[in-house]
Amino acid sequence: MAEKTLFQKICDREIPADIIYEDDLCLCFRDINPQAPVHLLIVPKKAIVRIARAEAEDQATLGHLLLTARKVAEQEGFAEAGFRTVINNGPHGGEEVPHLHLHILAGRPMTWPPG
Ligand code: DGP
Repeated sequence: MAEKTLFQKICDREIPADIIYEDDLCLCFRDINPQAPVHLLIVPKKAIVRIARAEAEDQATLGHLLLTARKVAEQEGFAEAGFRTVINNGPHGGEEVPHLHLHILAGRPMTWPPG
């Protein structure tokens, strides 16, 4: 069996994290190296590697991640002020952890273009 990813270990409570939301399909926890006053990661429990490796059978899970972004934005109180969602994909996308995750950045105005 393939070795667990860092985020699988967090989902399985083998590595501690500041978890703010969980359901059957995903986990949301605070990023260890925040790039904004609020920086959350939403991680599917299924270890989809990245968008470029997602399959048709992952469609519902992928949609669920975005609806979870809405849910945690409301739960944490930044839905109206606004927030940014980011998925880094592969080397040029700046991906460090090969387990799909949705970044949620909030708590300050964001700039564009990203670096
Ligand atoms: P990415 O570059 O898109 O693969 O983002 C990976 C993010 O994961 C990065 O913002 C830092 C965060 N991260 C890395 N290791 C840990 C960890 O052990 N715990 C938590 N909470 N976040 C982590």
